[in-house]
Amino acid sequence: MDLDSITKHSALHAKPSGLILQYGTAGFRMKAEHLDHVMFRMGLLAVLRSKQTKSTIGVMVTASHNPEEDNGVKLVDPLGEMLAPSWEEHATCLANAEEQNMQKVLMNICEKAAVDLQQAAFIVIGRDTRSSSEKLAQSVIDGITVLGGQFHDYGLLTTPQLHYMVYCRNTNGQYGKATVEGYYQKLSQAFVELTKQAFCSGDESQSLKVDCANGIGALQLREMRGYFSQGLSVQLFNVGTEGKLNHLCGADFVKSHQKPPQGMEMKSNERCCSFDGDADRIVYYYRDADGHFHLIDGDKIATLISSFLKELLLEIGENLNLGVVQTAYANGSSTRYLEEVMKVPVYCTKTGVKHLHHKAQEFDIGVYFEANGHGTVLFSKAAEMKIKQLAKELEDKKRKAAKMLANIIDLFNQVADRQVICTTDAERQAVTPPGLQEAINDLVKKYKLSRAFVRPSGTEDVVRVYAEADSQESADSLAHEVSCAVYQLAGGVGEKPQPVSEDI
Ligand code: 16G
Ligand code: MG
Repeated sequence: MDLDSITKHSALHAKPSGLILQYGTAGFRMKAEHLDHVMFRMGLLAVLRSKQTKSTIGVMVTASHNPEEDNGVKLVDPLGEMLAPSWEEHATCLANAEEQNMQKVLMNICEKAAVDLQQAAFIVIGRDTRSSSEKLAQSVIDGITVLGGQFHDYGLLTTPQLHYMVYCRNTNGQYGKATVEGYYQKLSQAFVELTKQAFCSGDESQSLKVDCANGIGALQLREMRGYFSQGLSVQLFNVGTEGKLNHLCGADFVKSHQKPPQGMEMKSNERCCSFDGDADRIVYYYRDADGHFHLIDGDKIATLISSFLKELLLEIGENLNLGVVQTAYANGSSTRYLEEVMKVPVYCTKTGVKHLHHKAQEFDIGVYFEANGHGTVLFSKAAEMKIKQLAKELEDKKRKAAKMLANIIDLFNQVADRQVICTTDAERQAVTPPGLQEAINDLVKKYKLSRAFVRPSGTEDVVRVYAEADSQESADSLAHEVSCAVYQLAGGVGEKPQPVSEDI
């Protein structure tokens, strides 16, 4: 490690003094103008992680659903999963080191993590469409090259695509080809096969309107739709030529305002969906014949997928265990429906894909979704092998079900794994400040079918307040009262309160 060269280059990406950041739920995120030093340093860190794991590591430059002015960065571990927690700590230390301590902090990480500096390093980089992203990605590259790492810059990518590239490269292409074409081919082939198997004759030609949040999803989907042209006709909206990224559109807007995005005209019974800024979230929606808006958020997606999978499992007669993982944000009636009607075990984890993902790996088939639309289905290696075997062996109807499951496995872009308010019980209970949880409990008792909780955001400097109750009015009023309690006892911002939906 050429320490002098690191010091020299680091000075070109100097840290604003006094700025303290934390590697949060999904990496570092803040106003783009403050992130140059973080990018350079994450380039350095990615090289160390690559040397230590002897694998390709990914770096994604995006601030997802945040406003255009923000940006962020996260590292992707060898099997396409989120960075290991011990390395999140190294990332935080390195991002906050003062210039004069850079050498010491880097040496410290190498020692603690037993990094073999002789080992080669390879990094892949992707970025979203924010105007700041290109330059910030260049700072990541500066960090990589000063430590002698090799890299491939994919340029514009969605977050799921970058995860896919990392996984492909570390499994010698067995999962798929590490190119955007490889990604489109793998997913579209599974999709086209699955729709052929699932549709009855007469409804083969489906159409979908997609709100791309004025982000990267527009560019990639425009290319991808050519690959599944027979099965689906896709119309793109909010493609970034006029509107601002994530502004009045995108999955987060639709979910939190429970209304269609701007710039998309919806007729009755048309299928519509929205991505977020880096296209790793999706929510669906439609208007019924009376013009009422219906949202199919992550909770409902999880329920629909689970029932579909359960049917197929019954069909093939295999006793593979299926579990669903949610967060505290899951609407109470979706949890009840899954547990009581579908008899599927449901688990609750902290907010953030990494927590859900980890829990979902405990099942043969783990379905996980956040209400906001992040999620996927994970199949254990054993389950995947069993299903692919059955797809060859079984007869007729059973075989068809096994083949459908096999296509579902390929369709889900799955990857392997591994403050003032403090919370416990998957963030459903506040431990500090004293008295807050008691106050929330008392408020919740006043409303029917109600729940409420508060948690510190992992992506912004705010406290989030969640409330649900039997009607919108009650949910609004409960949210207001809980917010007042938070202001009195801790000092927050809220999200739109959710009525308990009856039609799940
Ligand atoms: C990040 C997380 C998302 C979570 C959100 C919560 C990933 C890829 N993204 O966007 O899962 O729902 O943070 O944000 O894990 P908050 O902590 O600000 O409420
Ligand atoms: Mg996102």
